[in-house]
Formats: sequence, C-alpha cells, structure tokens
Amino acid sequence: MEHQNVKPFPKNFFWGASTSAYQVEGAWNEDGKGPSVIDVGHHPEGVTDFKVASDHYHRYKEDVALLAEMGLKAYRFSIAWTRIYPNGTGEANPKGIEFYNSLINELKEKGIEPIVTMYHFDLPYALQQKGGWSNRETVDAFENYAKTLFTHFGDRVKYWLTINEQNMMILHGTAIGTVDLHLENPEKELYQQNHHMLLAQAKAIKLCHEMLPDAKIGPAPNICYIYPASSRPEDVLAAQNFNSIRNWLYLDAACFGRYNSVAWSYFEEKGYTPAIQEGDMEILASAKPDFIAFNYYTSMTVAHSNKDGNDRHSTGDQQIVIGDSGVYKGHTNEHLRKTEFGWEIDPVGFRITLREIYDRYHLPLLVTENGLGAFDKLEEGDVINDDYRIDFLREHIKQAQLAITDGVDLIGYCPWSAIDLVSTHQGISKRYGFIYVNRDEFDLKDLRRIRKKSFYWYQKIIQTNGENL
Ligand code: BGP
Repeated sequence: MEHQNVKPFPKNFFWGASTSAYQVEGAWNEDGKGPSVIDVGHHPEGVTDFKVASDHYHRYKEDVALLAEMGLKAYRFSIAWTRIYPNGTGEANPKGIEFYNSLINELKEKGIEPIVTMYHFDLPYALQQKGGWSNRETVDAFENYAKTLFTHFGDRVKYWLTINEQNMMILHGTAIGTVDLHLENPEKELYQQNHHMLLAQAKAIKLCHEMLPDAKIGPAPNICYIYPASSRPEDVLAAQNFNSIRNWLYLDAACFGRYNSVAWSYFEEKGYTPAIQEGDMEILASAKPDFIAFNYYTSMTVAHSNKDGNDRHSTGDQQIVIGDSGVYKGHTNEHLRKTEFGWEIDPVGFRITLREIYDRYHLPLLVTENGLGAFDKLEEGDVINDDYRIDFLREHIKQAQLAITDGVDLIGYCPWSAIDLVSTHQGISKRYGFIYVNRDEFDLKDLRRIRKKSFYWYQKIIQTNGENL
C-alpha cells in the first residue's frame, strides 16, 4: 500500500541500540566470572576471541555517557549468566550483581530505559559439561537464574527479553559457537534442546509476571519473512516450510503455547520429534508474553527442493540459508544488493516482516537488532565516514514508519550495535556500532571510543523523533 499520509513515530518510542555481554564486555574471567560456552569455544582462524572485546566492563561509565550524548531512550544489553552464577547454579557472585547494578543505575540516571536480555548465547560452561540444554536440569537452572535477576534488578528493569535468537542457536549454532560439537545426532538433539529452552522461557515469563507485575517480558528470536523464489506453487510451499521451521515454530510456542503444525510434521518426517513430558504443553500454554522482540537483518528466499537432491550445505551463518533436501533450498534474490559480508539488504522485507508478525500475534513489537556489518575506515582526525550504515538504517527506519502507518504496534527500534563489538564469528573487523572502538583483531591499541558519522546522524533522528529521515 502506498500511503498518502505517513503516521509519526509514537511519542514514547524507544529509540535505542543494542549489545550483548560477551561481545562487548571483555573481562572474561574477572571478578569471579565463570567461563561460558563461548569462552571455551573455538573461533575461526584470523579473528579475535572475546576475552577483551570492547572492554566495556571497565569502561561502562564512559560508554553510557556516550549513549546518553547520542540521546538514546533505551539501551538493550544482556546479562552474562556466568557473572551472576559462575557455575550456572549454586552460589551467586556478588561482584557480578554489583556490576549490573552499577550499569543499570548509570543508565537510569541518564534517563535511558534498560532493556535486558537474560541469555544471549553464553550458556555457563559448567552447565554445558552436564549436557547443556539437553539436560532438563538446565531448565531449572535458568528459572533460578531468572529469579535472581528479577529479585536484584526488577525494581529498575521494566523490559525483559528471555533468550536471544533461540532459533539461530538451533539452526546456526555451529557458526555462532553454541553447539556442543560432541552431539551424536545433532538435529534430533537440538530440537530436544529447543523444547527445553521453550520450557525455560515459559517458566521465566510466568515468574516475571508473578514477581514483577509492572514489568513486561517477551521472547527475542531472529525473524525474517521468507519469500518463494517464484510464484510456482512448489516454491511457495517451500517458503511456507521454511517460514514455519525458522520463524513460526518459535513464536507460536512462545505466544500460543503450541507447536507449529508444519514444523511438527517436519520433525516427524526427519525423525527429530522431541520428547515431551506430561505437563510440558500446559507450561508452554500458561505463559503469555507481553510483547515480541525480534532481530532482523535480511529477508530470505527459498525454492522447492527434491527429496533426493543434495540441498543441504554444511556451512552458513545466521543469515545464509543452509537448506534441507525435500523441504527447501536457498535461492539468491536477484532484486537485492548484498553487504560486504554477503547478507542481502532488504528494507521492504523489514516492513513485510513487521506486518506479518503483528498480524499473526497481535502483540506490541520491539526491534532489538537491525544493522550493517562493514569494514569501517578510521581516517585522519578521528573521522569515520560510515555513510553506508546511515543509508542502511535510514531505509529500514522509513519502512518501520510505513509499518506503523499500516497499523503495526511498534514500540521501539534498537539497532545493532550501540558501540563496536566483536562479531559472533567474524571478529572485530566486522563493525556495526555508532561508536568506533580503536582496536584490531589482535592489536588492542588504546581501545579509545570515537564517534562515527552515524552517531551524529542517529542523534538527530532521535532528537526529531524520526521526523526528518
Ligand atoms: C545476531 C546476534 C548478535 C550479532 C548479530 C550480527 O545473530 O544476536 O549477537 O552478532 O547477529 O551477527 P554477526 O556478529 O555474526 O555479524
């Protein structure tokens, strides 16, 4: 629909930005923090690990001051489970609680709404050693961890996100570094883990509502609408298959408390059906999220795949279709440009995705990631001319406004990332931030913060509530 009049952004719109603990904090083994699966995992050759990252743990005051200067209304960050519980359960670590208390206080003082992700890929390694999400006890460990977060931070944190990109941990966990490589029957096991994560999420949502009646809580998957490669009915079926397996499986479980039927038939076909214990479905159905947070980087396109074809690739990161013979196969969308890292750029797909999610679930939506990974160049005089990032964000914000005009209840937009941080598998050179961090893969330099051109641009957008895009 081409609107004659575009609606303004709501008055209290959360203009924000996002990070995650392990990608930004560093201090990986300081002040009692235990190791996470990420800390002991492998990193691709030629890229840094997460030990120092952007050193935010030591520089959070300076960073929050910069975020305040940019004018952020909200800041979405994650709490490292291993700072609170070094072993996943057992004794809580007072130093970890102290750090997040200070960070939250700093944000509140500056009038920035904290939006907290409870778990962003960094499962405590101690739990992984006991089977990780394959072990049902991890569900209890998460509930216990959630209780601790609500107890200590619930007086100031009103927006909670349960699990970041559960769907990407299932579909692309090898690239991200969350999959236990010793799993014997990975897919089957991963869908069992998925079931346990759904339970953990439902329990956390219920607990949040009991303990903090004024707070709001929701899931945070990566959702992008899947296009068929053509109007050929078989391609449309393939797109429906992948939409169900990648997107609706997660949101149907979170919002309706049931398994998506197409995804379930896929499990049956492939032998991936998870074991569901008595009472599990009641637990899923009893938890109702208050909003849906989601991350969007690109759309995806798929085509029909033959059962005896060879359409499954062994590699592919979060935004590359791996494919599955007899279900769907990846297809390049010739209408879209790509980033330097091969991800298709699709702002209109963002509007389509917003409309689709809202129509299916009728809950307020919060965008918790969207952004452009690029090789930024630090020029003389501490200048970073990241016009490509400004263009990317502007085009997506325009589409968000159109989605609002379409009737979507969008409450905020938190691009990735507030400040440069270490990418999940491509190091610090793949930058996303509004603020440059002066370090290379292996040379930490002075780690100083430098405002990029996009910093000033976003500042204006926020000041004018998106009036002059
Ligand atoms: C999402 C993750 C983030 C983030 C982002 C960009 O999948 O939630 O943690 O890193 O993608 O991905 P990458 O770092 O691989 O470029």
